[in-house]
Amino acid sequence: MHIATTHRNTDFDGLASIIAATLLYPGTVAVCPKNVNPNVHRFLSLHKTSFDLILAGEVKLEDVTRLIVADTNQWRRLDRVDQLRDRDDVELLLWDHHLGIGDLNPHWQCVEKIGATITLLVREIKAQQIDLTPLQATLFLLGLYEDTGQLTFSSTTPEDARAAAFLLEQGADLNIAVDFLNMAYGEVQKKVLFRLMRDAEQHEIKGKRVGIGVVHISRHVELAMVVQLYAKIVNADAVFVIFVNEGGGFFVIGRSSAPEINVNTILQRFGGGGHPGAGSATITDKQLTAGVIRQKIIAALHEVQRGGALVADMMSFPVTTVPPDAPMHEIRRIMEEEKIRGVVVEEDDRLQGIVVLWDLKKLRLTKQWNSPVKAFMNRKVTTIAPEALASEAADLMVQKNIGHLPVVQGEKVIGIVTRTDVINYLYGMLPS
Ligand SMILES: [Mn+2]
Repeated sequence: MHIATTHRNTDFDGLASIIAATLLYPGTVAVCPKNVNPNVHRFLSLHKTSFDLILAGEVKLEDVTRLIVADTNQWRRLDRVDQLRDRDDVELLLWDHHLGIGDLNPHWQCVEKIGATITLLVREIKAQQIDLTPLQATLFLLGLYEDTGQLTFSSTTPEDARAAAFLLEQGADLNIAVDFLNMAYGEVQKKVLFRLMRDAEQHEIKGKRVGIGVVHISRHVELAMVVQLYAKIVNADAVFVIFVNEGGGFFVIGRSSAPEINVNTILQRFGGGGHPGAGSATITDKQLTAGVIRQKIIAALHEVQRGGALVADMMSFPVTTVPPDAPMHEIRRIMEEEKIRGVVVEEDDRLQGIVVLWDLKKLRLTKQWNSPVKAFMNRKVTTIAPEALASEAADLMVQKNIGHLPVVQGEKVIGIVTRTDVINYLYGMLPS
């Protein structure tokens, strides 16, 4: 048995992609997770029988020999079929547009940075000249439009727009698509928006305006659009809203229009994910409270910025180090020979201090050149971790006016960031 499935809390892109997979791989059965998002739920309540779909619970896992996964690269986001994880007789294929780290390890994959997963499958459908029914074309267009915000999100590529054109040629019905995408705001959504306007906090974090709200809800309705609307109204760079379910648990929705704030990275900390600009997390941990989640998001916002490059990418290594009792004349020789302005002092793989060219000027007497470096080194050394962002290293060096920033893992120095590294990084980052 060959099956195609997608992530829980299925959106139109996921649903469209598994239906498209059944066209590309004849004989494949589309398996829909039990939990789908409210829009898809509404769509399926009408169209269920028009598509060949079965629920994850109906699959005889022992009969499965091929698993096609669409729109996620993580086992834990799959419904029930994650039990196939350790079966090495199952061929695993992946279609996805999430570039984050996944644990699926497929035998074959088509993963590209593109607006929607369905665009990738539509490309193949087009290439194989497979004709679509208007119904299929409409569903595919829904997936494409939902993930690209009707081709307006910055993640949209020319190929997404071409796929949309193809789907319209194939008879996709815009009236139906619009009906399912632009749901009228119901009473619950209006209430949520009102509460956000009244209660949500506005934070200024690293120069960005971030709205953070906590809203109690009694039933699950489509909330992403309310969060998006709220972000627009208050003109925030990013918003995170923690929805507290009456029955327990939390649902967090994040949106960001600032490249520095990566929603995906932040919500991964809660077992969720998505894209840099949009994501969600379902939190079932009973130990957590909305206040704690709020604090964690704020902490993550302070730490995580999508500067791209990490300190580990920019640092110089190996680092020239000396023991604490190395004489100062030795330091002078090293600096001259290696053309460096700073030398790290280490003992037993532990950072003890740093001595820079400037410190050599403190030596007045000739005999002082025989004194150990520990007499002249700076013991209060500002350090940084290799996983910190390159931009943080640059900020720190400017702020503290230092030219050497040892990169420390545990207590061991594994590299050093100098002004030269910072300049290279800053200019390398400029668009060409
Ligand atoms: Mn998608």
